Amino acid sequence: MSKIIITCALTGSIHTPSMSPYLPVSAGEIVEHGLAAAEAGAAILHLHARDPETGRPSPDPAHFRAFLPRLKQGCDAVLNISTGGNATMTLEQRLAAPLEAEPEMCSLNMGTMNFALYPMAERRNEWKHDWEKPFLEGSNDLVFKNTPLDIATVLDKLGRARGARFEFECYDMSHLYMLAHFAERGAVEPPFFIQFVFGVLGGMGADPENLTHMVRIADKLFGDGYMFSVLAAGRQQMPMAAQSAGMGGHVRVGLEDSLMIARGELAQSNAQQVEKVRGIVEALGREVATPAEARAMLGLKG
Ligand code: KMH
Ligand code: ZN
Repeated sequence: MSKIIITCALTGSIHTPSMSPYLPVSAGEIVEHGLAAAEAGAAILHLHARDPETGRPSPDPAHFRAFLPRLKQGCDAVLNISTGGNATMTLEQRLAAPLEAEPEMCSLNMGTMNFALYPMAERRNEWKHDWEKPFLEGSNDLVFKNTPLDIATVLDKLGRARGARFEFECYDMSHLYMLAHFAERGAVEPPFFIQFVFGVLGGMGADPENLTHMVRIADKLFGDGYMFSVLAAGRQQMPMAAQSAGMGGHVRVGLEDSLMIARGELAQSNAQQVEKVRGIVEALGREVATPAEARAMLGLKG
């Protein structure tokens, strides 16, 4: 079996600094977390930026510029810039930084969907008869817009024109058919790196049977022309990563997807999650891919 690529998503745009003191927010923190995650075995760093003043997600290229060169200089990991940003940003805002940075890899979200975090289990009682409350707090009742034209735009501007390759974020079966459509039209070339996303309220749930079914359908649609990776938001992060590694897939961890390292225990760094998943991967008898090996497997421009 081929080696396993560990992606680490350092900060994302969903969790807030009030949820964990360990979430990296400033450029310095993002660099520190990224270098440590790469040292621990992450071949890909999935990147969002934040406004250091407020801690809020930011599409401003200046906020990316503050950490990208330092990460590039400090490690060999593949720098993968989000084109998802967050659901409150326009596509134009989401594309500003990747268009400027011209990274070898970007995320690409394969469909429009509802996007919310599951209400926290600890507060279920409080919210039991107050159905609206968890969706009124913060930005937790969003439509994440990724129409076919949006997807075509990202493929054209970042893929065709700038040579980026993609982490195809698929939250649902329908997203595989969207990718197959663009593949059929020749807008994207294999091998496809498909990130199956579980545990977002609006996408598929973190159920092992959903993963086996996604793989079955992806096998039919893409044959040998794809690799899959798994990310699960929240507490299913490690169990679903373990299932992926056992099935021949790749894994994604990081504080973007879960703030925890174990039940009731905050992760103190991104590297801590990388070390944990690396231990799982190696216990299953699989080896971890280096950045150079990941670049070769994914056909990146380097
Ligand atoms: N936040 C994850 C559920 C993106 O940045 O393009 C998916 C994600 C999207 O990482
Ligand atoms: Zn992301």
